[in-house]
Amino acid sequence: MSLTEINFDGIVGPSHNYAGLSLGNIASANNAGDPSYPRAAALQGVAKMRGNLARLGVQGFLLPLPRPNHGLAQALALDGSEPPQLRAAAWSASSMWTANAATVSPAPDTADGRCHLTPANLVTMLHRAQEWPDTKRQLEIAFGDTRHFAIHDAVPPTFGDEGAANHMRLCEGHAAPGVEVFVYGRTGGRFPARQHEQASRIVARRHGLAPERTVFVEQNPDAIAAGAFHNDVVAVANGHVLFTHAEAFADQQGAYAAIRAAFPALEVVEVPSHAVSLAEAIRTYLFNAQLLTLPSGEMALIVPEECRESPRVWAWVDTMLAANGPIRQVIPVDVRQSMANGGGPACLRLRVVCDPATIDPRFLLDEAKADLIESVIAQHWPQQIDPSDIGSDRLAASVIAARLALLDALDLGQLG
Ligand code: SUG
Repeated sequence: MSLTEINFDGIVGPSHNYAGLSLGNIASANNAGDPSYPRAAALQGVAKMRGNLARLGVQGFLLPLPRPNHGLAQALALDGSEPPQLRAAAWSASSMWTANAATVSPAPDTADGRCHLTPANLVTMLHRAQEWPDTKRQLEIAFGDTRHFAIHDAVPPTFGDEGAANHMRLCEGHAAPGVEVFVYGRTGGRFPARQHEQASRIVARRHGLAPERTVFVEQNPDAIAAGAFHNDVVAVANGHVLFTHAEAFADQQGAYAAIRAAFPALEVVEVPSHAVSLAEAIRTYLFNAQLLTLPSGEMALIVPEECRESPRVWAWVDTMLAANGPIRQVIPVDVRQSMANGGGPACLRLRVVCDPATIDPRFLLDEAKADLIESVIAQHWPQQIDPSDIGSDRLAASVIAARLALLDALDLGQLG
């Protein structure tokens, strides 16, 4: 049994569009109504996966969910007279952000020694709340071996659960027992707090986590108000390192102390507000990065290109690298189409620590499969979607056919 961390990226679906559906997500609001480029978006995602496959030797993926969702369209009684945002909900390609697909507790952390996954209910946003039953169906195939995995139902409403985006794990090595940190928000600000404390606690209990290795921390309400709708917009953890903005948590020092009490080896890499303001962190998504342990043992931070274009952020990166801290490389990637909807490199992946031999190999990437996925995208994904296209029968037929072509190519027709 060799446990390793596998990143499962969401392949960007053919209906990718900018509908301004996520209150509190500044990029989603700013780009509402712009034309989108699903083909370019999906190819950017595959290029990111290829880079990490080369770096890590392993990479997984999850497939787009069926859109338009006729069940939701029916439930909303869509007939063309509704507000466009309601219509767009049934078309959303938001399942690409697999950091919100589920919360994952690896086997070394759980009471029964299995890896536990709870799909996120995402109830705060209509377009996201439709995801979990289809996500669960897919997880049950990818992680179907019940000797190694336990897949739960989503947490019941009204407790909003956003999955791994509000969850971090600290450990000496991925295969060692970890300390799991759940970050929740409190309602009351100008934007919704999407992760409810009780949802976090329910997930921790279900997964059989040891209370002394589980920490609950409150998000800084000012960070939510500034646009950090998920904690992974202002903090990310890997191994023994927590990379965080100085204003991520309601009680920053208290959060460090609580984590350190459970995990004394904690190393915090904190970016002070005078170096990078909350607003700049949220604009560039410096923290929505993949913090990876490379085979050499060094850590690399995979950041959006937008970070390199920000003089302040890049100056801080230079200073950090010169200081010989635990993060030894910073690698920009172009995921601009996803970024324009508030999804950076970390949003696009779900981390699962497991033995690759225990999962369905159809969800694992290699170079040949990356070629195949790219060719299906190039052939079938719409090049451009204008907001006025959403709802049209022609576009519906083309996005349905595109997804089925991909499922077919990957021998995953059963998800159809
Ligand atoms: O839920 N955007 C997503 C972005 C998710 C980012 N994920 C993490 N931070 N882990 C969201 O707000 C925008 C869709 C639109 O407006 O069309 C959207 O759903």
